[in-house]
Amino acid sequence: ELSSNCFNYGAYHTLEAIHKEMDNIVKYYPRLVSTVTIGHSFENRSMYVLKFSTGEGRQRPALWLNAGIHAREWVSPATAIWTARKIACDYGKDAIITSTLKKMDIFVLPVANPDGYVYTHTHNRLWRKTRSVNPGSTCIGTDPNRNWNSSFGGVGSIADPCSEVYHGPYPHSEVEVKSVADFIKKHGNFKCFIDLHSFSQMVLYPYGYTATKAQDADELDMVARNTAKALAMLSGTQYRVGSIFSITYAASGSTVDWAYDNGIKYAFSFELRDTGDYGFALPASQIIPTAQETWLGLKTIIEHVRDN
Ligand code: ING
Ligand code: ZN
Repeated sequence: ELSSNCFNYGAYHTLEAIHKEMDNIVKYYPRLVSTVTIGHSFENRSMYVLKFSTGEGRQRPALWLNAGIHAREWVSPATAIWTARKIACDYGKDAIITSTLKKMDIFVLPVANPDGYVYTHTHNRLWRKTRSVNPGSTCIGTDPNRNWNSSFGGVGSIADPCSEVYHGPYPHSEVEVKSVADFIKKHGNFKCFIDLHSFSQMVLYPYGYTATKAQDADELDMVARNTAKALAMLSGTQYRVGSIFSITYAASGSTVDWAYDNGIKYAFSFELRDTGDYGFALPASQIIPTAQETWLGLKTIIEHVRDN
């Protein structure tokens, strides 16, 4: 394989190593993949995205794969970078991926919270939030999955900067969130947004801010069920399926609720392995098994989006 190199997909990596591997993927698949810097973090690190596209010019319908928005959920970036290489390798070989990329672009952001991710390597393995300074408080950071402009500040988010689910001072106050939101709004043709978290083994869809069913809940539920079924095919890993509010807890200002309320119907959030035995400290030996089974789930969503 042309793409063979030193990067070990079965290990956890620093931000720098992940960004280098993104460059490496581009180097081996330059006709399919390019990088886009959509902005910079609070501490000035790149918001570094891989773009998969076989077309020129106009804004094709597109799919966004988001990972690492919560710093400590290490299997999420690891799965995203594995998935990026898988897409590159499978183009021209796998029928679903090839036909999808004939009409759609795919964007992958492996580390959506780069400052937090670095902090989990250098200071505190269990850090969740961004690393922005809160004026008037000694506590650092905002929960980037409560900072979006969708029922901002509502149930399941907290106004205290010291809380792990602090929503921040105003919607999109976190430059990491604003970078993604602005890019997606400006692009204007995203059909699907998938946000990877860990842990709990769930496929979730909107809403998190209300018990009221989303208008497309029946369709999203069917797609999510098929996704969980496909994922389980590889080695029997069981995922639960439902709306965020109904199977986890109330959460306002979340990424996928914002995506859904901004016209991106296919908005899903995964909670990857495991169900709590290791939790955030999932052993590296489970990265590739997690990524491989997740890929079967992702392909189910991608195929549905392609055809709808
Ligand atoms: N869980 C998510 C959290 O932000 C979630 C659950 C997912 C809420 C999608 C809203 C939307 O609390 C983890 N593990 O972060
Ligand atoms: Zn999370």
